[in-house]
Amino acid sequence: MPHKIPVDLRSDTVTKPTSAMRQAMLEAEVGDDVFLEDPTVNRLQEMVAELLGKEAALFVPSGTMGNQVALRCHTQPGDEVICEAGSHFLHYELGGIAALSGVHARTINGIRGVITAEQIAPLIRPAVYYMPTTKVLALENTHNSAGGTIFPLHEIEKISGLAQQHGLRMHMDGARLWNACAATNIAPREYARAFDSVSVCFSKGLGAPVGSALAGTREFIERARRVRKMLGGGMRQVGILAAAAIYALEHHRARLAEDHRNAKRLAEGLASIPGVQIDSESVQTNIVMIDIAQTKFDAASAALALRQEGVWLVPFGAHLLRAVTHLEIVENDLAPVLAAFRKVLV
Ligand code: TLP
Repeated sequence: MPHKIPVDLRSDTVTKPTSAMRQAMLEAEVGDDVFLEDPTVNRLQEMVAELLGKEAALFVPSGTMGNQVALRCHTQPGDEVICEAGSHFLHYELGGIAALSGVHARTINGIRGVITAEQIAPLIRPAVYYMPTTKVLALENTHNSAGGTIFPLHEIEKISGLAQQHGLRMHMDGARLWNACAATNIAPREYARAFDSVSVCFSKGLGAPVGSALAGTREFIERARRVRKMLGGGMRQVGILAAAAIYALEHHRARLAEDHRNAKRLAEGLASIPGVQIDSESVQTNIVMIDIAQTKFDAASAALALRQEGVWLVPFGAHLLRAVTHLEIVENDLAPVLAAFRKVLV
């Protein structure tokens, strides 16, 4: 080797817009979205609301802004959010819930990212004046740091029953909800039903260059629009990006199944390499967590050595590497990846 073109498995965010997507962007009708006058943004927002079975939706620049705006709208300073310990908004959003909303989190160690109603129930605070108020239950589907695992619908429904009993809000970080839907054939609105707010991304598996959306009631989205503007997320002729998102929703959802097949093939190949361990039950969508604790490498030095062989991944813990399949990865890319792992690690 090294390969002429690196096999970039760092994230599904690395994809570049296809020429058909660029064409859709070129042809997008635009207007000033701060005046609510961008027809393409309006169309995208209606599409997302419809797909998620919510009254309204709001285009936001990133998944981070979707989560942070949602949690800000649901809470008052001093409130508490209950979530799984590996949640994206806790680890990769710069402490935003504390900085922007003045709230903190109580965490639960889930199994493959899944927490249960039984685990949540004892953490809900009683209405005592000197305690924080439990306000939000936040779930992630699919769960990134657990390896793209799917949150089972029956457990969401049980948790929703608990939320209703205690008057709690439910937020879903659905950055990769499309992957969960492609893997299970469950419609986005089915997964979304129990939630007061859902954030989804177009710039991960769906391959758009930028963009996410937040969905909820009309009243919630009105407030979210104000918070988005406060954070500097009011955008102008942004239909050019909304057009990419529309294109992605229409053309790139069905193909996610191919990413899932490639992730499975990759996981099976890696599992046969001495010293490499894969929790095959966690390989449910497009993410493979690769445990190399039994090799002489730590994750950072393995990532560096693999990069020299043309395979790009990210360390996700001291002895864990993450590989993500996406629309620029084809089955033929997998053999060179496995060869590089064998060369470096064995
Ligand atoms: N995840 C990125 C990195 O931040 C780790 C990635 O490469 O996977 N929710 C979830 C579940 C995410 O995985 C991400 C991004 C976000 C939110 C934030 O989205 P962006 O990057 O658009 O702010």
